[in-house]
Amino acid sequence: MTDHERLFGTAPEGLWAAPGRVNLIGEHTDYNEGYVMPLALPQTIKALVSRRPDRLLRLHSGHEPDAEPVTVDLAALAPGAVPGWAAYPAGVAWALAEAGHEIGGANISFDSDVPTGAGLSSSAALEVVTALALNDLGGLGLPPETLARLSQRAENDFVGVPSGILDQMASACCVAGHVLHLDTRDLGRRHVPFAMAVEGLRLLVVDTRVKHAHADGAYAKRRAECEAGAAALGVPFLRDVDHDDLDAALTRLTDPVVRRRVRHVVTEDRRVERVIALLDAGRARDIGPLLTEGHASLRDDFEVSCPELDLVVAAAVDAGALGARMTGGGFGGSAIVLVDEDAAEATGTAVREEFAARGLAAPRVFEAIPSAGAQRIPM
Ligand code: GAF
Repeated sequence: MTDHERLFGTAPEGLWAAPGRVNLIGEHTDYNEGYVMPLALPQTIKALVSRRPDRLLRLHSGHEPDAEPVTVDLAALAPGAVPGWAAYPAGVAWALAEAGHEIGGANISFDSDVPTGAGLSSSAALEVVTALALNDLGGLGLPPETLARLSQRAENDFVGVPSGILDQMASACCVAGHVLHLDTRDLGRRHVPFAMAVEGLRLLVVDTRVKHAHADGAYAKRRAECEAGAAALGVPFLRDVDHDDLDAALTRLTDPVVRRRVRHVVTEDRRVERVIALLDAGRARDIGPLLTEGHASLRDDFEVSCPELDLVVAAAVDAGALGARMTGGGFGGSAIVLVDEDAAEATGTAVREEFAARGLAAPRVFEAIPSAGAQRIPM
């Protein structure tokens, strides 16, 4: 008997998986309608699902194996009504209903190997796997970008986290062996081959295992500062500031904080373009300095890094990495490191040694293998 049967007294009808992600470049650009470039990780959240004849969602997490499933009444869904982790899948059901889609009750048992609190989008994976499973079992026929949008709506309006669309699109739409070049304005996208092994490269993820407490409030503050910058410059979004006119635009901004935020966003969009051009030219190893430059911009201008992330980047680059940067929202979480294959081991060791020398808990280091987006898995 499977755990699902033991929990719900019925066999699962299907298995779905949605991945976590790292973002190669294009950070804090999504809510400015700019460009991002994530890749999906092989780590996923999996959902075994069976339909119910009533209007209840019963949700169980493998992280709390001994807990009873959380019961959510689909007829009584409202923002703020569901506490804890279950708010994410419940929010997806709410967003589907709000968009006019008829969904029935379901038992869902989740299991995950996406590290939580590591800035690797476990929340988006939880939303997207729920959206895809409900979509498939309900025969809704919604495309992945719609599932991503509904997942974002769940996070913004049901859970109350004002995130952009980066994480949900990465989890819903990535393709194995590729990075996703995404225009967050219209969700226009291209899958760009990212076969690092062919070029003798490795992309490492370093999870600092740190999450600073003020992360959520600071994220909302950065969004507000970007909106203030766009308003001061008379454009709808910072995406609309021309990089070639950036210096002139900056002189028109009187608030030095807003000026730095604008400089980060506009130069970061430009870095995405430059990384794309290099990847298209088959020059993946040359993107390293742009990653490190992006980190400096996030640290100094956008001020979303932290000592642990700065330490990863400095230690990796000192050890000979081609480039490194924080990835995701910041204030802890993970960094990525681009290295020559034969230097990967030594670079990981160098980072761990620097952490140990400062009395910090050992970071978790693993390889980012560009993997598939959300999908139904044959059982
Ligand atoms: C977090 C958010 F959820 C994303 O939308 C994005 O803004 C990212 O931070 C920063 O690029 O992951």
